[in-house]
Amino acid sequence: EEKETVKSENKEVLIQDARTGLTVEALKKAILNNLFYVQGKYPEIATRNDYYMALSFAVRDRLLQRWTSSVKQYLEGKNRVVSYLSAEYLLGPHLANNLINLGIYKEMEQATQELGVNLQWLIDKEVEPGLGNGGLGRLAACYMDSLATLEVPAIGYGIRYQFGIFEQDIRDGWQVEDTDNWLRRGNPWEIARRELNYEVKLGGYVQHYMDRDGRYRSNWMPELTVKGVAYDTPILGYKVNTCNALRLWKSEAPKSFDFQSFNSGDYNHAVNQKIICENISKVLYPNDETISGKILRLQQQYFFVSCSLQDMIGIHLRQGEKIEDFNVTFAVQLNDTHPAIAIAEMMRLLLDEHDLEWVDAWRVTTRTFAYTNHTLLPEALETWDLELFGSVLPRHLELIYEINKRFLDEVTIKVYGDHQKISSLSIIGEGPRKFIKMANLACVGSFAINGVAALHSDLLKKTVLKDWYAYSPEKFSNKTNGVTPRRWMVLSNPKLTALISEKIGENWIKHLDELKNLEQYADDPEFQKSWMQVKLEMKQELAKRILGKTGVKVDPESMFDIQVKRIHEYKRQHLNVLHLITLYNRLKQNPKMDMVPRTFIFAGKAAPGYKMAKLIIKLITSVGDLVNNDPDVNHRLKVVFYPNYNVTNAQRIYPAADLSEQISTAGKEASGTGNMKLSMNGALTIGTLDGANVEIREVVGEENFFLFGLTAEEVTQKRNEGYDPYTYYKSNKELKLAIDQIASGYFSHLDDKIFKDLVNNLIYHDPFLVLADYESYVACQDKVSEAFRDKAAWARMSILNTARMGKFSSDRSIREYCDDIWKVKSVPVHLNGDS
Ligand code: GPK
Repeated sequence: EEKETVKSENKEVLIQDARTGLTVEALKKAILNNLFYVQGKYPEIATRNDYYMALSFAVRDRLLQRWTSSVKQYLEGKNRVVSYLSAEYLLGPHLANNLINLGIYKEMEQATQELGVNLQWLIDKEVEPGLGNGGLGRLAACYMDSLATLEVPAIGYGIRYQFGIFEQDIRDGWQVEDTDNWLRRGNPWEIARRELNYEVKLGGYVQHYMDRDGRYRSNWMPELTVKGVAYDTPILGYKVNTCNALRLWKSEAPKSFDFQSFNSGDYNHAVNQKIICENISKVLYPNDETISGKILRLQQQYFFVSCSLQDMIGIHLRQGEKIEDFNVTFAVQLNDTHPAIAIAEMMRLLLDEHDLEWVDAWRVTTRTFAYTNHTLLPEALETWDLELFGSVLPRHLELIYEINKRFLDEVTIKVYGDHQKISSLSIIGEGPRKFIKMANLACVGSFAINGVAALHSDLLKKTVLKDWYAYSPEKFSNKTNGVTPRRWMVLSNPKLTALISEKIGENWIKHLDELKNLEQYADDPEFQKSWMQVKLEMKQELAKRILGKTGVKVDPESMFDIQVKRIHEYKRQHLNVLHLITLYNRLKQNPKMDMVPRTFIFAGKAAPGYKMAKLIIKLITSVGDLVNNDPDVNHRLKVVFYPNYNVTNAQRIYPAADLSEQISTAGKEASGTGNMKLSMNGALTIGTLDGANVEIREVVGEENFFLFGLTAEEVTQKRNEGYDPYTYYKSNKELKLAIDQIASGYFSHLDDKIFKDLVNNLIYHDPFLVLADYESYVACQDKVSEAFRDKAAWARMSILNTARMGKFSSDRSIREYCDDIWKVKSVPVHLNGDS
């Protein structure tokens, strides 16, 4: 009954102006209307959340008009659709972003003002959907924005986690985690599509039999069946009518199941099974770039992939197309290996459910998928214990064996006798226990493989995917990451946006290359003054928030030295701390010294099980406690750990940055995207030749970038020579002092045990060459400080950074994916009812 549609005499739905109008009057009406009819409140008794909801529904109505128009256009046109599969979407708050993309921010500001409420106050009420860990999830969100802005038909598929990334609190200097109950007050941005649901099997075994036509068949008898229900969030492009869907799956118990168990009288069993089903989409795994190998995580991956592929096949077949032409309708991008099980699931659906022969199914599959790799850390490449895998996905294990067998037969012929190569290309890893290599499954089943920055793509070919590159070089390409200027400039930095637009118009928001027109003002003293005034105001705002959140008073005139990102040893927050301690010691030893005042700002979450990362947070807060309370230094040095780094907080931090810390060990950061956001907002970068830093330096000019450290090649060489951190520790006085202080408990009330693991790791192992880069880093930081003294020169460099960042718009990235990989074109959307 749910699938029935309403047939109406009136084909054209009457669209009320109060639901779609963009004028101040229409918006006011809409807000009051929603307050009354949706929230059941009148203005005098409405709460802040009531207003937030009413406003959001008013905005959503306007999105839905564009959404239905987009769907209509897509279905009529038979256009190839991009399907982005990602286990994470780190969207950030919707309301303000949608106001900007609708082009009604000013109008809404006035409408709310006339109703006696403050727009920013309502915007700040939104709890952001933190359905991702860090860079990878945020990239997916930027790409959804750019796909819609470029008017590309696209669907984003993922998981509707009931609990997103944990909330971070700092207690006694340590990270403590709290659950992220983001749906608590309701989510006005999603639409539950109860009628859109699919069954997903899990566990059990496979029966084999011959059917009446003599065809060999498989019948998967699952232990459990779960149901995935679609929840859609409209994603509107910037000042276009294109509104794409982000379709997230929620897991539930299927009706049939309730029936069976409840009727058989085993109530407890039935309730337990229901809980097991609902658990699948319950919580986001908080590990970033680490594998945990947990059954539930594999179930999550398979769950959302299966729902998504069933959904796509449904869409394809409903258009009257043949299953063999699936790849004409959809181009499916795998965001890392998390959805790579899609390769096997596609084969299962084509073979077992749609009766294709193997070669035909494999042809369709390998013309459908493309795979993006996001990491060079070998320990981050996903594998599954084969037995565990088989216990969850018995049919897929068979299929993977068959895929592997056919593939290795082909390999054996090509690489004759090279066993090393054969085993490296095999999807199945041998050892004390066999395991499934998801990157290999992704590579064998995809027609395109890409890295996320030039250096990363190059290193992929030389390291983790070397044998794949040798085997199929034609599959490889680079797609340097980008970020959306709508959220990361227009929304987060409205003052800078206004200043830029005053000079060069507003075109840059959609064509970021036009920022280069700012270059002509880089030496203009008036413009420099306005530019630095905006920066100062943003620093003042952040200073207020810092005081409120941490109790630390910081000087907005000091240099804001900012490192915000997940805490990871390869990102080397501890290298930053060593510099900080060095400055502290210099000041203590020479209190009269003329030093450029700095505020060190850190933010970022540590994976709850990652001991060393949590210890690094404790180190930062411990050094901060001492420095911030020492009157000898605290008017020139301050240390802040800004808690609970997320999209909302990132938007407030980037505009206030003078210096952007991008100091990962060369060859370890695939791209980085915070580096782009900071530079766009006028921060200068101190960084290694790693990830996209290389390309940022290329475009902004080496004279506007503070470079230090070993290159990726030198890092490898150093390791091969037998790197000994202890010699660096012994031979550099300032370094030794800093490390000895940490070890002796100088920053921890004389507790000499607490940082022991960290210190020993650094002086005896130092896998990320912190000590090797220390001297070069500190020397470079000295240059940064000198440069900061010359305000005009700094302003010039800052302006040039922003002016030259055009390349790093996610619009550019998405255009490259569209042209080179997906082969899709823009499809402009006309509003329904417009004639
Ligand atoms: C890479 F492998 C992973 C991962 O599991 N999570 C994640 O956020 C990041 N990433 C890289 O570390 C960044 O360098 C990169 O910019 C980002 O993915 C997007 O490509």
